[in-house]
Amino acid sequence: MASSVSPVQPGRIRVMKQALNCTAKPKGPVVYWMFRDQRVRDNWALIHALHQANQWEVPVAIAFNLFHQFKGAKARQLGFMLRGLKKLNSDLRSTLQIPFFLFQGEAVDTIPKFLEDCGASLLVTDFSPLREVRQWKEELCKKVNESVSIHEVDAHNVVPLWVASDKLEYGARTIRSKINKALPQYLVDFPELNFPKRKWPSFSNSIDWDTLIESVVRQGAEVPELEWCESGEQAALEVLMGAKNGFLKARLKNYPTDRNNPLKPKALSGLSPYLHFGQISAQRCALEAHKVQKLHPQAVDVFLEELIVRRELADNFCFYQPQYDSLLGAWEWARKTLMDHASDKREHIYSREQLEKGQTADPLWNASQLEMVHHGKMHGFMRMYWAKKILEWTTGPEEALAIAIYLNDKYQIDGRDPNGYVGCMWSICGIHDQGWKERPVFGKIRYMNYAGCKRKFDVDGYIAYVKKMVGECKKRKAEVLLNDKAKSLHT
Ligand code: FAD
Ligand code: FO1
Repeated sequence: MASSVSPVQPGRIRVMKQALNCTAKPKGPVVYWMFRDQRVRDNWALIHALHQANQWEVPVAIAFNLFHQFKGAKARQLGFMLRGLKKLNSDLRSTLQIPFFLFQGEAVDTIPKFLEDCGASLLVTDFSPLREVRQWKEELCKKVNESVSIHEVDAHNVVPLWVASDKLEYGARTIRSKINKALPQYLVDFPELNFPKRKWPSFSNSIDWDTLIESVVRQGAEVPELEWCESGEQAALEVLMGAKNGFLKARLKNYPTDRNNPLKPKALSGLSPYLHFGQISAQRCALEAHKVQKLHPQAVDVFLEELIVRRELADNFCFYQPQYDSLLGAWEWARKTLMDHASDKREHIYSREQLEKGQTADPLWNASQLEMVHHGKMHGFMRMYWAKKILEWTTGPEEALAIAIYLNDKYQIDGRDPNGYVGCMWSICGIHDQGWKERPVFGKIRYMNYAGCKRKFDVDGYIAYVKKMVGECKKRKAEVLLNDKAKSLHT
C-alpha cells in the first residue's frame, strides 16, 4: 500500500508499480488516467493525484482514453459518456484549472506515450474489476518507463474492494458483515479539493466536443441516444437530491413498497447510469441517504443494501472470478444442474434475432425487451424475469448467458457493468443464490413465471404502459429523422 501522507485512506490505494528512484522527490507531473470514475467531485483518485502533485510541487493533469466502440458501446452509451465528459472538462477549467487530455485509440499506446511526452513521475488510475481493464493496466506497468510509479485508487466502492474481502464471496450474507465492519472507517466525508500549486506548463486544450460527439453518435446510431436521461455530475446530483423530483427528497419513502413494481419506475432511484459512468459517487449517495435516515429509516436501509452491499458484491464477483461472464464462473452445483437439464425439451426455442425484436409468445417478456430497446433502462424487477426466460427459450445455459449479456450491454444505458454480468449470472447460473426445487430446464436454478408476475403486479398495465412509451419513442425518432433530412437539404 502507498504512504499514509495522502488524505485518501491508504487502504484505498494499491501501488501497482513503484518507480526505481522513489527516495528522491519526483520532478515530473502527476497524471490521473480517468476511467470508471468520470467526475470532479467526490473522487478519491483525483483527490490522491492532486494531493501528490501538490506535495511534490509538480503539475497535475487528467487523461482520458476514448476506445473505439468500447465493448460494443453504441450512441446511447457513448453519447451519454461524452456529453458528461464535455461538462467535466469545462468544470475542471473553470474551477481547478486542471487540463483534460482526451486520446483516441488503445490506452496501452496512448497513455504511456503521454507519460513519456510530459515526463510524468506518477500515474494514478481508478479501479475497475473488468478483465480487459486489468489486462491493460498490467501491460501499462510493463510498458512505462522505470521512473514512473502507478497507483490504483478504488474510487468506486464505498469500502475498497480489497479491504472488504480478499476472496470470492458466496453471497450478500457472507460479504455484508465484512462491509459493515469497514463502513465506519470508509464512509466518511470527502475533503475539499485543493487548487494545484503548480500550473501545467502550457496546453492548447482544443477538444472539438460537438464534432466528436456528432461523429461517435453517427457511428453508433443503431442504438440511439436517450432524451430522458441528462448526462453529467449536476444532473446526477439532481436525480439523487433535487428538491422537486430527487430520489432522497421526493421518492425515497416508496422505495421499500414499490421498488418491485415495474409500473412504478419512479420508486427506484434512477441512479444506475450515473453510478455506472462514475458521474456520481456511491459514497456521496450513501452520505446523503444517511442524512434522511431519521425520516425514512427502513427505506434508507433497503436502499443502502442495494447501493452498497449488492453493488460491491458484484465487483467482488468480477474481481475474484475471472470467468465472471461464463458458465465456467458458476459454482459446481449450478454448472452440474444446468448441464443435467441442458437437453430437456423446451416449449419454445427462439433465435437471438427473435428475442432482440421482442417476438416471443410471451407479451410480458416482449414488453420488457422493448422497454430496454427503446427506453434504454429496463425496470429492475423485469430484468430478473427477462434473463430467466432466455434460459428457458434457448438451446442451453451458455447460449442463454451469451444472449442475455449481448442484449444487456447493447441496449441498457447502464450495461457493461459488473452489476450487469452478475445480474445475468444470478438469473441464469444461480450466482449468489441457493439451490431450489429441481424442475425441467432450470434444474435447481430459481424459477420465475408469468403467473408469479401476475400475482405481484398489474401485468397488463405494464404491457400497455410499455406499448405507449414505445409509440412515443418511435414518434420522436421519426421527427428527429425528418428534421435531420430537412437540415441536410438546406445545406
Ligand atoms: P435502485 O433500486 O434505485 O438501486 C440503486 C443502485 O443500487 C443501483 O443503481 C445499483 O448500483 C445498485 N443495485 C440495485 N440493484 C442491484 C443488484 N441487483 N445488484 C447490484 N447492484 C444493484 N445494474 C446495472 O447497474 N447495470 C446493468 O447492466 C444491470 N444489468 C442487470 C441485469 C440483470 C439480468 C439483473 C437481474 C440485474 C441487473 N442490474 C444491473 C442490477 C439492477 O437491476 C439495476 O442496478 C437497477 O435496476 C438499476 O436501477 P436503479 O439505479 O434505479 O435501481
Ligand atoms: N471508459 C473509458 O475510459 N473509455 C471509453 O472509451 C469508455 C467507453 C465506454 C462505453 C460504454 C460504457 O458503458 C462504459 C465506457 N467507459 C469508457 C467507462 C468504463 O470503462 C466502465 O464504466 C468500466 O468498464 C466499468 O468497470
